[in-house]
Amino acid sequence: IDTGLDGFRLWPGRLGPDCQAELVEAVLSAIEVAPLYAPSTPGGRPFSVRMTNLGPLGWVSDRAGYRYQPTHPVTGLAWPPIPPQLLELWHALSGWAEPPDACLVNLYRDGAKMGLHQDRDEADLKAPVLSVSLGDTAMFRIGPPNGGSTRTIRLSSGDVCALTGPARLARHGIDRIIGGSSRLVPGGGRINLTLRRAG
Ligand code: MD3
Ligand code: FE
Repeated sequence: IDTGLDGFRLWPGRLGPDCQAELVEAVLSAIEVAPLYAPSTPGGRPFSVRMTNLGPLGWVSDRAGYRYQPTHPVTGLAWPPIPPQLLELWHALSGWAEPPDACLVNLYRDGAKMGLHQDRDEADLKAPVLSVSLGDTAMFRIGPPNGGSTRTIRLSSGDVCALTGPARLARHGIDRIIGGSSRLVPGGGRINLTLRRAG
């Protein structure tokens, strides 16, 4: 659907129930190797979102700043691979020939949110970002890069969105999660998977 924001495309319900369940299974098994952890901002404030990554590079944040690195900050091990379904989804929807080299996994349990920010830690800011929502519905906010009015869009389980062109540097965040709106994620909450070209 056309969201009214140039370069922001949303495919509501792009993933069916079986595909969603398969992806949650894949994430849960990856988490056994690369556990979810609580990152903190460079200023030392903890994120309410729990994170891990899949793929050659993973996004991390700590006292030293924001960056992509090949290993888990707690275990020191390489991140697990990006599941093939996600690579196929990228090739079907992103319009970008090179595969993603990073998949950030965000887990929102009750009360977790993410403040308005821009994604600009990637080497090539022209490469798109593809985001997959699983589990509870999120109230997602997005607006232009340099301030101005934002709009709120609900992201439900199975929705996929692509951020390309002018939307790539949009300011965006998650205001809140509607707890109990899905039963997909064991223990409740929302998982967001974000595919990127980081390196
Ligand atoms: C708009 N994640 O990981 S996904 C992030 O739901 C992030 O966990 C949110 O923002 C989440 O950085 C939002 C939708 C999304 C992802 C990347 C974007 C929107 C974006 C990059 C540029 C503009
Ligand atoms: Fe972001």
